Amino acid sequence: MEKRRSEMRTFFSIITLCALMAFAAAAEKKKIVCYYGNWSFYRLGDGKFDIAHIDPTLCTHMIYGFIGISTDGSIKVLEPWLDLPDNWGKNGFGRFNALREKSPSTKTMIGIGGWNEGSVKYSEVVSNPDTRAKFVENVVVFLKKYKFDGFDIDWEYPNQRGGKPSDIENYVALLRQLKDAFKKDDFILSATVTAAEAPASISYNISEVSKHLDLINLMAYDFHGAWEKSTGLNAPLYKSSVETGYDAKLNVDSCVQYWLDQGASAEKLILGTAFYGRSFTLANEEDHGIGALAPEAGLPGPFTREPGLLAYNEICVNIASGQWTEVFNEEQYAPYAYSARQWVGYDNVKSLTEKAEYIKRHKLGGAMLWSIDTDDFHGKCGEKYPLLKTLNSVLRSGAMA
Ligand SMILES: *[C@@H]1O[C@H](CO)[C@@H](O)[C@H](O)[C@H]1NC(C)=O
Ligand SMILES: CC(=O)N[C@H]1CO[C@H](CO)[C@@H](O)[C@@H]1O
Repeated sequence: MEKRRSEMRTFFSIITLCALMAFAAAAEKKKIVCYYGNWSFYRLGDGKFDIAHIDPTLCTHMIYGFIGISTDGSIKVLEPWLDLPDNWGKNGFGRFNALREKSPSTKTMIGIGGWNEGSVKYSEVVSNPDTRAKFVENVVVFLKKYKFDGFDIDWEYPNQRGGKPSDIENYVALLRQLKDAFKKDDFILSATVTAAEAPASISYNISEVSKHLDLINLMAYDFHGAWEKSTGLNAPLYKSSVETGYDAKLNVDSCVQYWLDQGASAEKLILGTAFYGRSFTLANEEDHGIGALAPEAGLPGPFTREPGLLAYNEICVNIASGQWTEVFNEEQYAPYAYSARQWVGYDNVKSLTEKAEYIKRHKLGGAMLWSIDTDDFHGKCGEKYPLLKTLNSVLRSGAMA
């Protein structure tokens, strides 16, 4: 009898322990914000990506990019044939949002802006209180009409590229008004922002911006690329010991520290990661380290067809073929690879594992990824979605099956 009672006690303390562990794990769960670029639909061959390829269980939030703005404060659907259901359209918005049926806790959002939209129209709309208010109203109507859970503003960037100094304050006013207008329906408000100190300090009053946003997606990548004349890593976690001055700030850690120092709240910061690399053509094939002379962009990949850029699903096939040599730089904690005069700096499972651990150590809100359509979604180099699954396994390890 005594023995039985002590067994029961052990049994119940194990149950309690399990419950506590489950609770701690749930509290640890981080956000994974998956950005999807509509233009991936036009890639060739195995690069062609359709909404049906998305596994929504791997994302807590998914953002559809992009819609545009007009100077009168209205919203522009940029690709009606692809986005809308009318006139035999592909119903992109509808199919994207329907992914929630497979993963009911996943939130879907619409992104406005992006690089190609520029900055001038945004600057104009927010400068005038009337067009700004009208824009806010239009956003709410849009979210309801197409049934999104939230809105991401990807204005690249306030007070840059044709914007003006008053953008900094007007941007805060816009976010405040959007957040206010979203309360009734509990819509999520996020912004995708330039991360490095020099451009961020031109565009944002960080402590004010942080008050109104639910999520701040830090574009912590594009630190080096073919706009420079020597090789450098796209999104290194840390600086290298040979970097000095501003170069030493072009890394993930410096950007995160800057945003935290400026008053961004850690749990709102979503660390953006790149599912692509930046590529170069070397001057000399024997000289292939970091900082090697590279006068030209790397050759375009078969899917993305853009000089100076390679998608992860292009890079991993190159490496698997044995024709490229991969090197992991331990100091900056990122890989690069080269073949003859071609060179690319990118992220892989090892570097993303460490970025995800960094997110946990610094108690950030989670990870964003640009973009879901350039992961190895067909599993050409192993299992499907290796990069996205890496983020999930570190950041959502407490997820209950
Ligand atoms: C940000 O805005 C607040 C409130 O308007 C102001 O007090 C502060 O000086 C601004 N900070 C910067 C860095 O401009
Ligand atoms: C298919 C496609 O490319 N659609 C749109 C996606 O969003 C961009 C804006 O960044 C538009 O220019 C495209 O037309």
